[in-house]
Amino acid sequence: MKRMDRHRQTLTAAFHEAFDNAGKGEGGLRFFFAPGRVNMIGEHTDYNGGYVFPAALTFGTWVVARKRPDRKLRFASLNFPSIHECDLDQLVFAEHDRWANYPKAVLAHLQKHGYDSSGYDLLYAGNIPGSGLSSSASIQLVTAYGIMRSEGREVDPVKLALIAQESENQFMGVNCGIMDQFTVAMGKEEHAILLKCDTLDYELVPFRLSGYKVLIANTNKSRGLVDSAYNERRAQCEQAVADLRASFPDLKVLGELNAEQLKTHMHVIGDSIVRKRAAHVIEENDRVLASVKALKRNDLQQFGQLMNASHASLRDLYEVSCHELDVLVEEALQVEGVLGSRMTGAGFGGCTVSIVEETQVDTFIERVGAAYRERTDYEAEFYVADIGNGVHEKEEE
Ligand code: NG1
Ligand code: MG
Repeated sequence: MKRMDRHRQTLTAAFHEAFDNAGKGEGGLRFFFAPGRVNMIGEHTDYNGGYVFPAALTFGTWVVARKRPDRKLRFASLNFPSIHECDLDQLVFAEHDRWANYPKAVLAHLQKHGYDSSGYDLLYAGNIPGSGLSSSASIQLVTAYGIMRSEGREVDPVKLALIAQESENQFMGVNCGIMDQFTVAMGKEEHAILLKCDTLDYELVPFRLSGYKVLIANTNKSRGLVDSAYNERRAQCEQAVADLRASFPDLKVLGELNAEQLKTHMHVIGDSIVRKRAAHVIEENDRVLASVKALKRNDLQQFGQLMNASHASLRDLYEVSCHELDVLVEEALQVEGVLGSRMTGAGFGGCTVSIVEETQVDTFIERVGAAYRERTDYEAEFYVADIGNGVHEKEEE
């Protein structure tokens, strides 16, 4: 018998404790993993059919799955106390144990797409810190992939990403783009993904920064009204498209325009706030392409400058930053050896991402942490991010 690695041993024991109350072996258990993600640049462009440049993390969500002979589902988690039960034919959503609604929603959508399954016992364990690194997409993809594989089905990860996005939109009421789910499904170690969000054309771009680290800083501020502000931004972008049809009758999404075109036709947008939103989206889109070019010629300075410009635009034009995110970015840029820093994700809290010289990581954490404590009511947390793979089955190591 192969020796189980420590992590599998812990998960196996937890599985049996949750569901069987007895220490059995690994028989019948399958292990799956889906990462969280960090977006390097290209924020609030995905639902505008634009470009994004995210990467999968090595942090993520595990699920241990065991098929049942009936149509019952049981959900347990090392991150939340209670066990949740329901029936596959009656996927009831609960106010308490909200996390279990994510796998339930994705199962409902698998059914809707004709992928029915048997019942399962599912144990989750996640280590994605804080909010803004796509723990929700991670839970959804690990569930969808784990169930499909356990059912012996062929799996197209992009299709699962689309199903997960649909489930987030319909069940969670967040009208989100495809960036998170696509990255969690398709990420590749040491690569970031240049993704065009309307066509889903993508390119895996090597992301090895010699001498530099990707550092994530968590504001630890809960994201408050992020969902309603998100839907409001989406509506403003749709308004911009509607107005711009006066000049571009066939326009479908803002991502089809470049900055030059917008500048010339900006006046057809009636509302000044809507004009600012459109300017952000279109300029951010151009910045994504410029940053990938910079990366390919190993111009990390330029890459960092574009990250900084992205943050300024999210703060001033799209207005989705907040004091805490701004403080983290401002303080980051005071530290020597920091090439760029910006908020990542929807905003209003969550995390920043910075490119930091390797030798300066400790100084960064110390100085930015102290300044953040001084200038806000929160304590920041820091993580050096490694870029990992998209959703997969964890075979024995
Ligand atoms: P976060 O805040 O990381 O969940 C959200 C959207 C993305 C994208 C970004 C902004 C969800 C699930 N995801 O990301 O699709 O639009 O904001 O770039 O809401
Ligand atoms: Mg989310």
